[in-house]
Amino acid sequence: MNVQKTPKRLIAVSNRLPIRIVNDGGEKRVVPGAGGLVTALAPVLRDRGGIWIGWSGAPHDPDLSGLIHQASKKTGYHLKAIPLSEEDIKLYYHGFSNEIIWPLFHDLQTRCRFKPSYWYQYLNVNKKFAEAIRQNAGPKDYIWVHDYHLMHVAFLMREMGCTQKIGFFLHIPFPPMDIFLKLPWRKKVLEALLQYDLIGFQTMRDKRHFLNSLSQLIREVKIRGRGSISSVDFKGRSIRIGAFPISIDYQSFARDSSSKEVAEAAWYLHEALPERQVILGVDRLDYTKGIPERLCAFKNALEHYEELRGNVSLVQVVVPSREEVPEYQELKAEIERLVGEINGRFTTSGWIPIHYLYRSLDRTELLAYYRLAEIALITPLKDGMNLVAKEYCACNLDEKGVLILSEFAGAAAQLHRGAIMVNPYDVEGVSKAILKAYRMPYEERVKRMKHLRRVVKRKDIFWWVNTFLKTAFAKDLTAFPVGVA
Ligand code: ADQ
Repeated sequence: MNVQKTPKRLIAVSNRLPIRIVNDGGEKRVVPGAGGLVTALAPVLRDRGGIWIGWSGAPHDPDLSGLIHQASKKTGYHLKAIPLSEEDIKLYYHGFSNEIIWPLFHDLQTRCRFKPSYWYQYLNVNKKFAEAIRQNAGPKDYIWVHDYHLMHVAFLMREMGCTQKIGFFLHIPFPPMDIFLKLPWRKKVLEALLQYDLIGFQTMRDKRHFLNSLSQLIREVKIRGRGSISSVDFKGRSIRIGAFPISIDYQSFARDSSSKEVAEAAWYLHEALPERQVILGVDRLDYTKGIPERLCAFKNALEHYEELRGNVSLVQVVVPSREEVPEYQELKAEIERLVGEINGRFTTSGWIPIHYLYRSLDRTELLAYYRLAEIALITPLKDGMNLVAKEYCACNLDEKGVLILSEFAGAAAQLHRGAIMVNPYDVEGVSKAILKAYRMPYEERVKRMKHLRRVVKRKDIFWWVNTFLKTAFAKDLTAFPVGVA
């Protein structure tokens, strides 16, 4: 599918560059990254000779900058690395981004550490990004900034006199007003966001939360429109605010999962779990994903519904993430303790209730698990979107998989009619949902999955990029129907 031709060159900006640094026998190499955002933005960037600006993921190293520059030849667009010091990484990235905004925006304010030093370094690093954009962008370029690490970039660019159009997309949820009000720098963050020209959220709920905080904290704003795109007047500027649910490259997931390689891998993996329904959980190691709560619900299901014992296996894949942070180490230990306890209690000869994988899977293996699983159990406590839910549907070629989905995933807004919806905190409710999925008749499974796949296919990642850019460039908003998202 074609992506929107922007009338201008695109500058994409995110905390991390879309690259991976690999260590080949002591020698570093830079390889282009994968993932939905890169797939969708790369054609737009190549088409117009764009730039992607971001951090490499490692402390500043001049050799690495050279390698990243060379990697531009492979990506077809320029990569510009922002050098970050150890101090920047500690205070801006681990501190402000991951110990304040990440937990707060996922409604987990008790996990926040509101340290002023984090805030000041966040401003310093955002200034580094703003300065790099100022130096690299032309006056007619369109700048698209991504995510919660970089909320101040437009504000700092305006202070430098930049007048380009700048868009922002928040990949994580925006919290309800009562929670957002806890942020010591709440007004400054909102005023900074209003220096963007378009602000995109994952769902209408996030957009509504943002507008509520705005009208509470900044009295002089005037909000117009209540559909999926609204506009806000503030100090002589007009800012567009929209809901744009991010998605996946549906066709590539559907195509690749139909390959012989994936089919064979799925067959071999299912052979190891014969005659049983496989329940799949796939998550990054993160406390927002609700993994311990899910394991408790699975335990409850085994305790209460005897027919599940010996007949279902939970395959829980956890992708290592933020491993150096003590909270994440504790979470890993908690998950492993629960897996051990449940397996120790219920395993019989020939049946292990939970298969636990703590590693990143290659694409073939991931797709094979999506294909073979009769049930997907996706129960984040809160999630911006959750792409795993959409990937599972795209790969479900025989259309008999059942999706159990948390009400608090952004994906719920689009998938609630085909999925079994659950409150991830309700152990008994999730346990009943597992039984319902296990017993669901074939006809109902197919009807639900067909619907889910249609929804994901219709609004894929290319639809998302196109809709965002169209909204950024549309002369007036009357062209947008209320239900765009
Ligand atoms: P994440 O929190 O990382 O993203 P998610 O949307 O589920 O969460 O995306 C995870 C990605 O990692 C998926 O594309 C998946 O295929 C991949 N992945 C998962 N397990 C894997 C494994 N074992 N091996 C290899 N790859 C694996 C943030 C927000 C989300 C939002 C996205 C996009 O937190 O809410 O949906 O950005 O905006």
